[in-house]
Amino acid sequence: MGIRHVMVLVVTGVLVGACSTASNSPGQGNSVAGGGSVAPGSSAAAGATVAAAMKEWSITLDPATGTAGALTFNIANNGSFTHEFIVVKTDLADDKLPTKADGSVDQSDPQLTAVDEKEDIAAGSTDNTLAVTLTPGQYVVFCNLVVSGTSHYAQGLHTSFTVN
Ligand SMILES: [Cu+2]
Repeated sequence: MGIRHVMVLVVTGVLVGACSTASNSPGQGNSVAGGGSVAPGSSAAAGATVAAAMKEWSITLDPATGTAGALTFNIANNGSFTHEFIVVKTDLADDKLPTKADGSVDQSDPQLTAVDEKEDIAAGSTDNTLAVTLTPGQYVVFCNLVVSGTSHYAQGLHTSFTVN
C-alpha cells in the first residue's frame, strides 16, 4: 500500500514535468524524424502493412490497395540514391501530378492533400516505416527529390494507392 502510493506520486510528477517541458523547449521530447504529423495513439497502429520498394526509377506497393484506418508502409530503398516517400491524397493519376519547372511535384497545389512523408531514406536501407491513418480514396506515393537537375518524380518514382 505504501509502495503504490509512492508510485502514483512519481507518475504524476513525470507527467507534469513532461507537459511543461514539451510546451517550452522545441526540439525536445518525442520528435519524429521527417517532421510528419503523427496521429494520437499511433504506437498502437496495429493495422495492415504495405511493403513499399523503391529504386531507380520506380516505386512498387504490395498490396496496392488497402482498407481505411491505420496502415504502416514498410519501405525498402533498393536503389543507389537516397529517396523520400511522400503520401498525398488526390484523384489525379500518379503520373499526372502538377509539377514545377524543375519537374518536381508542386506540393502546394490544391489538388493534393498532404498525408505524411518519410524523408532521407538511405540507399540500401530496408527498415524504414511510415505509419498513417487513411480514409477511403485515391492516393499517390512519390519521391520529390531533385538531385543534380534530375527530378526523381519525373524519372518515374511514383505510384498510386487505393483505400477502400
Ligand atoms: Cu528519390
